[in-house]
Amino acid sequence: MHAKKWRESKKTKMKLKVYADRMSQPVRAVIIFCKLNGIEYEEVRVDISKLQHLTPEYSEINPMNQLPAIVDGRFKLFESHAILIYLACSYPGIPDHWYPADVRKRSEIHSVLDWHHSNLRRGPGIIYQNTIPVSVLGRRFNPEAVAEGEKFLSASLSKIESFWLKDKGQFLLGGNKPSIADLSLVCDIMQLEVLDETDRDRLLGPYKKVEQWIENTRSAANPHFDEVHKILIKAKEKRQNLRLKGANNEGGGSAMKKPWLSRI
Ligand SMILES: N[C@@H](CCC(=O)N[C@@H](CS)C(=O)NCC(=O)O)C(=O)O
Repeated sequence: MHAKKWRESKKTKMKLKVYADRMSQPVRAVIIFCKLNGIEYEEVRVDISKLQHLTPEYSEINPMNQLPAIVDGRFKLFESHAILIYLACSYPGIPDHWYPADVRKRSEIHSVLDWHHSNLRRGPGIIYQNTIPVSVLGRRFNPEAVAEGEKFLSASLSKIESFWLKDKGQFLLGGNKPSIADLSLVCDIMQLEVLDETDRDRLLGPYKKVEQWIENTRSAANPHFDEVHKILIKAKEKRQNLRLKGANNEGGGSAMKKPWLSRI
């Protein structure tokens, strides 16, 4: 449909809703994508730390009780990769590089995205969840789990560096413009920003091409990339305070009493 006609028809419908907690990596990818591409949306906050994603109301939106999810008119969708593909295909004027029309390029993007979920996705999440001394998610520091997460992370970063980034392109599929795969994977790695700088550098420092690719994606997606990731700076400060409190208050505060463990 012609872009102008499409926009007019959209005005009469309800605005796209994105159910979001910006602490979530896949949520950030979806929000940045919308902002970069001028997709109008309403951000509906679902606070994972308050377990709002487990309410019956949210189950109606996403029966899997995870974030992100979207509602576009009567259409509901969960899973960030599926959401990014839906937005890239159904909103007008999205530059081709995000999700190219060429079927082979598209398939290569799917290949990265599928790989993402069973590989890279495990590292930063496990490290994030298990390095909080007294966590709002009901977890505490778990060195074995962190070591396991670091193993997953290094294995994934090393594959990214030696396979997708081995040539001169700035992004995973070569070329000088990012795709939804770059955005999705980089948002995941960004979760490491909540760690102390020495830990973050120890984990990412050996992968120079990965570091450059993160920077390329960040520049291509700025100013929205930095704005949406601001929450991680706050989270880092909060974690430092929690660590201090936890050290002074071994045994845990009220957050420790939550039996339910959430996953970011
Ligand atoms: N494969 C899903 C992963 C979604 C996911 O793991 N979301 C996390 C936040 S990053 C979540 O909702 N965690 C809450 C829980 O699992 O209880 C996607 O890409 O959308």
